Amino acid sequence: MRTDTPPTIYRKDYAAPTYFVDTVEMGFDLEPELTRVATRIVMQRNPAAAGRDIELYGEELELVQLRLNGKTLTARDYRIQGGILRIAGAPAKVTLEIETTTQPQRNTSLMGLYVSNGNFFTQCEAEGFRKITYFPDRPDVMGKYTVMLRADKKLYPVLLSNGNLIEEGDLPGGRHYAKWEDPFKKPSYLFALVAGNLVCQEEKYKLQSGREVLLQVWVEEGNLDKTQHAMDSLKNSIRWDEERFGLELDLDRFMIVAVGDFNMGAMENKGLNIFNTKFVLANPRIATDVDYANIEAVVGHEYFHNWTGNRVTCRDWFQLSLKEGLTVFRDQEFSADMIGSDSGRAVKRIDDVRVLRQAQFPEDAGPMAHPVRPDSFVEINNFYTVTVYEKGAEVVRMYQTLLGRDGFRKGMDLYFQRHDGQAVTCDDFRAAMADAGKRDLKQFERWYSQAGTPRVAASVRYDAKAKTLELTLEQSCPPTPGQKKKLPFHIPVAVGLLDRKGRDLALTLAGEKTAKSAATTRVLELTQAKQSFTFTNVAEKPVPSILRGFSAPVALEYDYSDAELAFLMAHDSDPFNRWEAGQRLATRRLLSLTIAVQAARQSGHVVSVDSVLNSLQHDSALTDALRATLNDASLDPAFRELVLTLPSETMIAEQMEVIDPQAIHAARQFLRRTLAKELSADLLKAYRDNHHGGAYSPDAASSGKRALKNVVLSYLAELDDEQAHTLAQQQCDNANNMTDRLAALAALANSGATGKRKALEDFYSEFEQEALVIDKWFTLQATARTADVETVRTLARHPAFTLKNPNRARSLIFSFCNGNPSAFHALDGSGYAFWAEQVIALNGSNPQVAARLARSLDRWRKYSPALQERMRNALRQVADTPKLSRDVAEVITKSLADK
Ligand code: B3K
Ligand code: ZN
Repeated sequence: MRTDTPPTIYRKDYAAPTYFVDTVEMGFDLEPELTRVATRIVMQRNPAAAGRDIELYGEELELVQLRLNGKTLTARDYRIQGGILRIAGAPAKVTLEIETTTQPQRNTSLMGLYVSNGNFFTQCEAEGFRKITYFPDRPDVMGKYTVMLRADKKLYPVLLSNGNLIEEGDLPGGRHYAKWEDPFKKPSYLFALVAGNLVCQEEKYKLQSGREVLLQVWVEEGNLDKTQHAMDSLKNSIRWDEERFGLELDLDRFMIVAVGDFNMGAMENKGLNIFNTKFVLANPRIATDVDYANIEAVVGHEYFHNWTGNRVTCRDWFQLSLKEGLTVFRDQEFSADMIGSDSGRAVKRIDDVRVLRQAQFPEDAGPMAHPVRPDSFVEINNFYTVTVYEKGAEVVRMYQTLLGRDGFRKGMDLYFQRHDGQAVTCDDFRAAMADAGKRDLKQFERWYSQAGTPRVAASVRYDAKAKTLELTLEQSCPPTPGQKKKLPFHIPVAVGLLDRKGRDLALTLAGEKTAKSAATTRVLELTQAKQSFTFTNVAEKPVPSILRGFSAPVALEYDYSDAELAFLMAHDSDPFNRWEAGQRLATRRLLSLTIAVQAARQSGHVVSVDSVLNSLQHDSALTDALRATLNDASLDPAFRELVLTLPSETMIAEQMEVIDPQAIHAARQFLRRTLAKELSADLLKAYRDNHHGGAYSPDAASSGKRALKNVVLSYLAELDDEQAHTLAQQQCDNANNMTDRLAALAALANSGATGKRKALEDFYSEFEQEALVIDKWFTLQATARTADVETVRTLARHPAFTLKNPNRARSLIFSFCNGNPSAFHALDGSGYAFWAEQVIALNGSNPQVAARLARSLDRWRKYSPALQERMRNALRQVADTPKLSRDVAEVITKSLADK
């Protein structure tokens, strides 16, 4: 293990900045090899700060000159240590002039100023600005920026930065300049510049107030036919924030720029959002329905940050969820409102909960578990997590559940009234909600400070004589690193009761007047470790529907019988729980099949695992329920698709004491095949009913039909017979959109069809020029059922593969390590050896992306001793690598730490 362990930063050590910034003027002379940056900062001492030194952060910079109030400082006047430049004894009012140089072309970390396909881009959140100049690079230091960009006019005809363009013109030597001014104070992490050969789609847009704004989507020349959906999504976002939250765009100009090399999805820089191409570019030929939906969500997300993040920002990075949890909640609501219908909203809700359970629940149960507002970190980039984002969004959603939609809006209004222009904390947000709603939300704070997924165990007691139903809820939360004991959470539990016919009962709680009883869903507030609620006037023993709409991010335990689950699947008026019942039923079946596979393996049978499974007693509850859903034309196709999709292998793994990836895989495949056989006639009919050749539209209704049709196709492909091959081949040949094309190609790739190789080759040559489609091509093969480590190693040698581009790295390496568990966890450890090689390679070029991949092994303790041993070796191999980045070191150290 390396010895120079990087320091841990603690939330409790927060200290206010010693100096505040008023104005920042910057001049850039952009050259890929060496860019010169001149910065003038006007600062004032913070009278309340304990320390007096000026503190400026800087990384990988060449300091050319430093002047304080006109006087050049020499090395004796300041000291640089651990990335901080300190100047002691400076006066209260200071003008600093700093000249630095950086090397954008060599910057492979994609943080700070870098070059992608010949153009300049920046990424400053969280701490990238310090790679551009020395600066008090922390979110609670906000200043007004003026930025002058100078560059070669031919190579970089477009020069963009935050705010408004106030001047442009030519310079000698074929160069030109543009001067930008951002009218709003901002923290340095929201700074951005773009310079390059780009073109834009632009539109004037009228706000509700009547003011006109200019909207632009900037892309490389060949991509102008792929910007319309992003533009539409931007306009919808602007309108939605006006309508739902009364928030108006505060700038005259709003720009989105797409870049092919980007570490994450997108970035909300003030007025100049920079996006991964994946979340901008779309047309029916290259983008799937899921891409269309993601683009809408991410465009919305970044736009909504303009208020939740930019106008009101974070005091320190521990408060990240203040802006991220809230903004994810806002983008989820936006997407739901764009679909409009109740069933559409439910589909969106189910999708979001699936992400939470698939990714966040495991994080909460592993060595990287942390509260929504972490107490410490080594590298902040490692804390842009599903906990901070998705669980954070659930926490915000619970305010809305507790206060109601209007109450939540009042809380938001108060939050902006109090904090516009400030850098604040999660406590400030909670206080605004509590004060506006006149509610005591003290205990609610534990959602921010305690990690781990709470369990809620429910039980009921029906008293036929008294006609009461007593519902008892008991909560607990497993220990997480650094937090052994947990205190009870404040949990909103939405509950309904179904009568024998499946109708909702009107609910009255003991002590209430019956008049109030119209509601059929009640939100119970569980605040103690154990609490009982008594419903009165319950004429017959009902079936409870608990945690409707997934009203809190908890794991609910209730001992449903198979019959009750099938009943809820058929009748629950709450679509979320209707879907949930099916998932519970399927999980139960999958777990017993997994155990059967393990038993068959252990008994050393010569017969195949399949024949053992086939001989198991048949259980038709699930098949019958799925058939009923599949054929129920009153249900949205999108909803039916969700019901038909079995819990993922990762989801099943989470339910097991010791994860057995191969047994899970065999069980799930067996169940899919069995269902395909039993339902083949119904599936074929559903395929035909939902297969339409008409013009492509990404709207929710059309994409829902495609989703259902394609999940049906994937089931039929399990049969691996001629009919399935023909169906897939025909769809592959005739598809007029990427959704159908890709689904058909996947069906072929997972089958024994003769046309499979050719289909993959044709696809490649057709889309060779479309990077985002080639990413899909890699992913499809990395996650194919037949793929193993060797397949992936071969693909990694393909001329189109490179680790340097994050999207490409994710498309092959991440997809394999995270999306193909049975192959990745090959018993010989070959998957882990491959993983270690890739983490080490990425560590050298892009630590942030490397650290993400490093997380693929963080749950190693959940596996069998033999696999654990191999994983530990791979982890140690990475740990022993010289020059390990802070990012990777933190993940590996925490993974290996004693429990
Ligand atoms: N705020 C950025 C994330 C920046 C991540 C830096 N490692 C994107 C977003 O959440 O909108
Ligand atoms: Zn965000």
